[in-house]
Amino acid sequence: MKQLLSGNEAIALGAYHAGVRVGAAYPGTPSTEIMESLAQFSEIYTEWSTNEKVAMEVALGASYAGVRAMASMKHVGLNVASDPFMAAATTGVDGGLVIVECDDPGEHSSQGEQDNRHYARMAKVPMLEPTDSQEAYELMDWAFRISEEFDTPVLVRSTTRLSHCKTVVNVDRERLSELKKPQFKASPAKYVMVPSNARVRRSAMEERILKLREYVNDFPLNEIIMNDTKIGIISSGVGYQYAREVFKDASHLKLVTVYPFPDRLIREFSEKVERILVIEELDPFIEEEVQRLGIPVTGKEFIPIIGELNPEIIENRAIEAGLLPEKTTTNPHPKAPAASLPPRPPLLCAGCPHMAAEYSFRKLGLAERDDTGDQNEEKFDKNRIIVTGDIGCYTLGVYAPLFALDTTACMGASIGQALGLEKAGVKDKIIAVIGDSTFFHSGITALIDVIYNQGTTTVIIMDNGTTAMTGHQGHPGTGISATQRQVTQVDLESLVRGIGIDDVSVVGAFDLKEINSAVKNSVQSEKPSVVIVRGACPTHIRIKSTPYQVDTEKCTGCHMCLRLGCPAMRITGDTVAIDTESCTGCSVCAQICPVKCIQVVS
Ligand SMILES: Cc1ncc(C[n+]2csc(CCOP(=O)(O)OP(=O)(O)O)c2C)c(N)n1
Repeated sequence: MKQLLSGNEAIALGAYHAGVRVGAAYPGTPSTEIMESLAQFSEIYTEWSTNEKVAMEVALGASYAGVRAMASMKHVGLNVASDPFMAAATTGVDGGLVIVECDDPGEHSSQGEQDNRHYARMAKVPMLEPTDSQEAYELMDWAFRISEEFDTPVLVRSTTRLSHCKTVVNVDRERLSELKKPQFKASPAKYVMVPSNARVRRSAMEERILKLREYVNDFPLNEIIMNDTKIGIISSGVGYQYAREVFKDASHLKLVTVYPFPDRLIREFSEKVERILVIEELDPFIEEEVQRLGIPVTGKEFIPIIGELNPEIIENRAIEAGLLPEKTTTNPHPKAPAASLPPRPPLLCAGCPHMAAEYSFRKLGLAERDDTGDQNEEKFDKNRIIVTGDIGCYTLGVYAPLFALDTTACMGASIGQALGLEKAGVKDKIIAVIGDSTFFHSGITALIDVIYNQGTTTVIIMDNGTTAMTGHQGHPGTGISATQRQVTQVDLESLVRGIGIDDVSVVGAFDLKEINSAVKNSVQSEKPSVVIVRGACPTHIRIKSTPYQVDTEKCTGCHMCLRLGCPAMRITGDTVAIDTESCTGCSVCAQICPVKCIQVVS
């Protein structure tokens, strides 16, 4: 049967047909749809875990029970999960354990760009990389089998383009009829990593990678395609698709086993061609492996090391490097339409519950900014506040006109950074801003640190009742599972009080006065305090009250309301207009207006 599937959907279906029994994930672009698709199969246990580390541990535990298990996450999620991942590499598995991680070259939706192929080398575990949805589907079966045969977790790598593009998949399997029964076989030497056991396992890891090195040389999905022998191109992932498109006449080696490296296969290919090129996104990972074999190779001298590739980039660079003749026809690769559009910064949505709170920071004394958002040194304010930020929709408050954040590093970092600034002796008041999903993910441990180490930080938890940025997945505070069932809901307020924060207030996200006074009190308090700003995300739960409009007779054109950055508002002539279609009626602009000229549409 043929199906049109995205890479992520194909990965989920491939895992399902391969007999996966437990799937755990934390959302993150470009990986999110893997779990969303897997959760459609009711005979599998699936979960949104609190974070990627927990997802990895859940999958590892299930594997120890002898069943096939997988964890999926975005590239930076593997940083969070790296501790249990390295442990899994050491203990090995029982049931097949596959970790699907999705890199994001070009940082379409990520706080950083990194090439996770290095994790495979560091952990000495195999990594497979599909070149389209068909291969993504097929590789999942291979991945589970390799995991069981070699007693190792297997990494499957995808990238944004592969995860999100749809290609035709010939679905030629059904779910395995015979699944392994869950049964934990006690083996402390394998599963209890005290140093004496870990040392033994360390040797097992080396033996394992040697066997895998041999194995990958005959892996059937690695493929040599012989054409003209002047140039031979080695590529993997979407890089392979681009390479085939741009170098139509060349010979190609498609590498699906990106780690360990099939040395015999590479030698065989290099002997058949005059010159080897490597086309790969991000780091010269394959290129360095080829170099290690003593084979002359060209790669990153002409292919960019930063960002996402596309056929146009490769073709232009190849022409510049003299690897392809000058174009005689017009470029066949269509330009992205976005290139001709004026740039628009990402914005908070109309009616976003983060807007009023982020607006309130300015009143509390955010440093004066210049046009770029940097501090204006001439207007240095002694009584300012510093806002350490986190990752979620509220991060968009960093842009004009809100300029609401001073830092954003990685998920959960806001609270620890606030404590660090305080303990470094900074005299300014410090606010940490974090979303509800991110607080559960990795903010809670830092808040415990604040309590334990007697910090005085003000923490604002932006509780919009969902993981909005990645598409409204459930998290412990929502009580909605990956399969959309009602499950136990962790009460945020009790949790925060439970770890010892006495000064907790809950305020409505659209009540500016209430927010101002709660945040002000918290900032002035000498104790650690938490303000939960609660209001539903309007793109999650459709909220539409009567919209607002501007009374143009009364409007003085002061543009105070525009400081919110609400996309429903725009300047028209001397006044401001509100798009009643997108206005949700949240009323925050009306609360700001000094002449009260914004009123409900009559
Ligand atoms: C380590 C890591 N995992 C996952 C992500 C993807 N991601 C970005 S923000 C976010 C959570 C956003 O939820 P929340 O904190 O509730 O804020 P909201 O977007 O709802 O405002 C996630 C999962 C990431 N950037 N980094």
